[in-house]
Amino acid sequence: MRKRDRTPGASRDPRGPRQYTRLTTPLVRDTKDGEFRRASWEEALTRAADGFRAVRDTYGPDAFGMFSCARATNEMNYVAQKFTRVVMGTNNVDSCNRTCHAPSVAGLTAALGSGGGTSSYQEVETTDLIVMWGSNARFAHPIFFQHVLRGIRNGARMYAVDPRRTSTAEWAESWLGPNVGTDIPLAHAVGREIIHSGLANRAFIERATTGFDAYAAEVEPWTLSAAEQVTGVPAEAIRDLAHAYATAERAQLCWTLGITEHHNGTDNVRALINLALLTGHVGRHGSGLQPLRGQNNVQGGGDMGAIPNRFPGFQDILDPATREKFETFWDTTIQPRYGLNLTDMFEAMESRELRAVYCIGENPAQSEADSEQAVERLRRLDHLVVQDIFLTKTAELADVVLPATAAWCETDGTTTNSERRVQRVRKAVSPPGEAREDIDIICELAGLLGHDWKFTDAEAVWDELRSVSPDHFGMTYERLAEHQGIQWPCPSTERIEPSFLHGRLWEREPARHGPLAAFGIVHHDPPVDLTDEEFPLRLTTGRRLDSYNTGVQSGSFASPLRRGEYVELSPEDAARFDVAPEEKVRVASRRGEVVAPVWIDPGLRPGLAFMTMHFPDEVDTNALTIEANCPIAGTAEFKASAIRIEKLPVPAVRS
Ligand SMILES: Nc1nc2c(c(=O)[nH]1)N[C@H]1C(S)=C(S)[C@@H](COP(=O)(O)OP(=O)(O)OC[C@H]3O[C@@H](n4cnc5c(=O)[nH]c(N)nc54)[C@H](O)[C@@H]3O)O[C@H]1N2
Ligand SMILES: Nc1nc2c(c(=O)[nH]1)N[C@H]1C(S)=C(S)[C@@H](COP(=O)(O)OP(=O)(O)OC[C@H]3O[C@@H](n4cnc5c(=O)[nH]c(N)nc54)[C@H](O)[C@@H]3O)O[C@H]1N2
Ligand SMILES: [Mo]
Repeated sequence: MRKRDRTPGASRDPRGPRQYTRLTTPLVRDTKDGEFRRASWEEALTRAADGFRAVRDTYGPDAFGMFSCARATNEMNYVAQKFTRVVMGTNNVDSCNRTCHAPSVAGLTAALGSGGGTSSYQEVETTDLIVMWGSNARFAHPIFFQHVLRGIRNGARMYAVDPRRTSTAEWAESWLGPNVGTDIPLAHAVGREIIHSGLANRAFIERATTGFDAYAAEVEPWTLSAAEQVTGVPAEAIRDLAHAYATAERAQLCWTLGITEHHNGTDNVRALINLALLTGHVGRHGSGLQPLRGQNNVQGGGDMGAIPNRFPGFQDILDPATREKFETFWDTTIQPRYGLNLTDMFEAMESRELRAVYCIGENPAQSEADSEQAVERLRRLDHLVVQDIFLTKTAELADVVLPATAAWCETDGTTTNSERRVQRVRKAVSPPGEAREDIDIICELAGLLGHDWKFTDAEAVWDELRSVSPDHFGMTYERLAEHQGIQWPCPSTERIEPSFLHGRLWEREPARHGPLAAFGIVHHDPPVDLTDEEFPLRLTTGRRLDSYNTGVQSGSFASPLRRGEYVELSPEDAARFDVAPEEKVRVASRRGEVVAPVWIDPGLRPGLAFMTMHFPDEVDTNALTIEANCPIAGTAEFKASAIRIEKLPVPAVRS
């Protein structure tokens, strides 16, 4: 069952994207505008620690912020958040989870009491219906997609909901192509149709949920035809999805950034969760909700407390008993308020409330929306320390650069995937040059700032984490190896829990076992950056199979598949603007402009354009995107900007 993969440029000559080489020595800069010079570890660490101390002592703990690495291990993330809370005394710690699935965590927590995806990968193979909503898993989650394909082979039906007819949609029985930013009307129309057809699971709703009546009133105006008008999806296709989802014995609703990267991402997530509550497709084997996480350990980073509102084990900072437990355990005082998230931290750089950042394995100079503004803000910092495996654009702005090991092959530890499975990673090769392990570097800095932590190895960190996180208590390294990974929650060293969450909702009296599931009352709210005569095209941004995020890690290998950036247009728009394939055009938004060659994609509808974020050194797509963000989760609206394209002047021919 092979399908066509739309890899733009796959027949072109290779163009060389920027190549990154591994960092092998620490670098320091003597003046803000000066050049980097190589430094000894001792000098670089002293400079890094002195800068943090000076900012903390002059402006207070909250002038410091930590960006933690979603590619590094759980152990590293545990140590990074401990450094932030114990050494620097603030809860300002976050990671790239903010730019992708923070709305999923917020929405799932509000509705169900836990931010984790509810099912396991294996359940996708035995379910009856798979809905991929705003997710191009064929490109972005190829391992998960193998499970999807097995599910299809076993007889599952698949629906895809994406404005673009993606490579994922090519495998679906039905593709629904809504206008960007219209998922709430679409989901509400599905919900209304289920209710009006008598297909809602009344027994489940009554026993296990709250808020149904308000929900039914909220979706009532969204008739199939009202939704068709706003979303552009034919009424019949919406009806078909509603009936397929409600009548399936078991169903998996999977979503990713097409849902979350909006200024109302958390509301979008709630709209999808509502459908599972309406039909009882959660809390049972084979039925569940799966936000597919983007980075190898972005789930684990949050679980380890590298987020501003949770201690390790997703325990709430605001709960006094929990705070006391950690204060006693770490012998410290924890501020009784949430820290700044990544988005807040960038705003606090603008106002100079944030003065020092320790950035470990993140490249926000290129990954933040409205990148020019992000770079300006990073430049305002008194002290920026970047710890990475490559000299990124963010590292180029730093005062001190610390060369780290690559978590996935040069260190020991664990990572946690989207199905909450904690797995071991093992050191297989030695790091280049003088590069050192992330954990060791953080502990050295803690030592210079007066905190002598005696972690002999990654397992010692893990055992400390286990002792404070009930969800992880039962996962010793020995058991993790024995079971080839274990899903959380795992509170006992004797048992393995079921592969899915929220089984309580199917008990006779769910409220005795935990919170009831809450319908979310959310309204349609179109994208902030409106299209008009001046900016007539809707730009959505995302990924291709052959490259990774800001291109730092995928830029260094030669691949005939990876051709650089394009602005992808529908055949109709290419004709309307009189541009040809490969022609370089100017792409402008209300924030900035770039020049990129054209690629024509028949999977795009007129009015919709697509670019990736993979080649910012050649084409800085985030110069175009809008920084409008979700007030609950802080995630930016990467998926909806307004642009125009302009033909470039033809160069004068020299005689
Ligand atoms: N090859 C590769 N794999 C990756 C990555 C990579 O860079 N390259 N990055 C990783 C990371 S960090 C993440 S978070 C994941 C992301 O994984 P995905 O979320 O699957 O990837 P995206 O391409 O960003 O967005 C998914 C889809 O959302 C659609 N979309 C846009 N706007 C809307 C909308 O309004 N509604 C709906 N329903 N859909 C919309 C887009 O057309 C796109 O096809 O991928 C991970 N995996
Ligand atoms: N336009 C647009 N922009 C987007 C998105 C979009 O869809 N559209 N998506 C957003 C999303 S979902 C995400 S997750 C972000 C990603 O944004 P970032 O996380 O800022 O980007 P990456 O390129 O993944 O950067 C990862 C860095 O980690 C380093 N690294 C890797 N392993 C290790 C390690 O073990 N230790 C250390 N110390 N460093 C390591 C790499 O060298 C690299 O510099 O981008 C966001 N930006
Ligand atoms: Mo992501």
